[in-house]
Amino acid sequence: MVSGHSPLVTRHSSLMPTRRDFLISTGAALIARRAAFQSEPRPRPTKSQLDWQRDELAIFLHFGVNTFTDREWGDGQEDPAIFLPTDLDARQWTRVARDAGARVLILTAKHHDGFCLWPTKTTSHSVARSPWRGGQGDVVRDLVDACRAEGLGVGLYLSPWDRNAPSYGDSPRYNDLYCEQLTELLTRYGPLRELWFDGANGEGPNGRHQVYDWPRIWGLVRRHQPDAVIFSDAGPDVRWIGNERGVAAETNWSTVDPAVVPYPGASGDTVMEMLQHGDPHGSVWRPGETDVSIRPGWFYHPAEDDRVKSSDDLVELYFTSVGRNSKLLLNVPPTPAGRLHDRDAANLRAARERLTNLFAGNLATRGSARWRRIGNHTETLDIDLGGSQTVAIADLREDVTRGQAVARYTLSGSNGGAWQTLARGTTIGFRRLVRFAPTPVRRVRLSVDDAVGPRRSIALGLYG
Ligand code: FUL
Repeated sequence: MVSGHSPLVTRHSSLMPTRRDFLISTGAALIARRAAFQSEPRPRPTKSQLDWQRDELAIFLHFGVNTFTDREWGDGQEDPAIFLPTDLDARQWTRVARDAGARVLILTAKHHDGFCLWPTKTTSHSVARSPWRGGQGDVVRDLVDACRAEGLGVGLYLSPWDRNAPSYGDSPRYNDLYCEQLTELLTRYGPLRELWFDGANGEGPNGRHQVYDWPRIWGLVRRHQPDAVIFSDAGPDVRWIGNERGVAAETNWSTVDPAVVPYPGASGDTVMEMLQHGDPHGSVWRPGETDVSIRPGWFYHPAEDDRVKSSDDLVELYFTSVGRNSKLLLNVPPTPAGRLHDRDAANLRAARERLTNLFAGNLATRGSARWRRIGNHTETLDIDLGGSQTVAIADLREDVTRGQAVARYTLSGSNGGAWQTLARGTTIGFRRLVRFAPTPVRRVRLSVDDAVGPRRSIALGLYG
């Protein structure tokens, strides 16, 4: 929802040599510094994971037979004939998304009811059996075409749980079917940005739980869409943030211990801890994605037209997700007409405007900045704003291309007299937005009080 942030104050940490430092070092010093670096290898993001996080906001589209039955979970017995959008317009979806500042749209190609929004060869429970466009329609195609036209990315949700497939619960047979459906999606529609694997897993008609073949499923994505990120509780690229309220934890590491969440849908307190907080010493990079709906439900229900989150709520969600080292996946469900509701669109636009205004004038660009190293994992950044300014928001960004490091920080300000604490926090990560009481200050100090491993650089923006 916000664009155009230019990091004002960046610097390479004295704790971590820059490439240039390496080049100008003498041979002996070079070897010593390299050894120090190698003794502390930190997981770091791939290009796809970095791009995913830079996007900040994606729009989730829950659409399917539930849109027409007014339910949240279909039972798989729905007649495909009920799927009949009267005015489906994927360009309207993408325009709303673009105006909201989103860069990707993710569609439920199949939800738990098993109804496929594309004409799959694997089942007759699909749009091909609906009267919509005489059985010739393909919602996935419409979305892909609209996204390409609008310069946006596409992601797809393919529910593993399928309440229609007779083979569900007969694990090897259903895994074959699921992989065939996934392969159709991975090979028919060009580049995809994200594949979304839900953790819900019910019983099949035989009363048995389905055991998914995740290595095979994820392997298909890697083979056909090597640049896409794979989302699930267990990643492998991006993880669920552990709740559907839109609130990432204050302490949020992008690294995890993968053994704690071995497969999507794993439950328990330690699993939830890992999803919400990550692990500073985790061995893999798996940042958290925060999914939440603009309405109480994931699918459209007319009775919820008065319960659409306001622009204030949406701005708040931005702060508690993007502003806490996460990415926001905001669900905006199409109506039975096949369009996003005007109220949802208006609130999104208003939120976007508020965010653009909030981050319009970076006060930290006007002064000078100086870093001082205090100890092994502690240092301070002092910024002189050149005159008294009222600040209320700090925008902190670690350069995470080589890993996330800051574990504790303090932000203080002085208006000529004593230093006063504005805020304290733990992790920073890709982006950390800190709000505090509006305070007139001339100087601002960011202290890194603790860090795990070497830090690269931190950008600090200040807003009124
Ligand atoms: C959940 C599903 O059961 C909901 O219907 C929704 O799709 C949400 C995003 O994930 O697990």
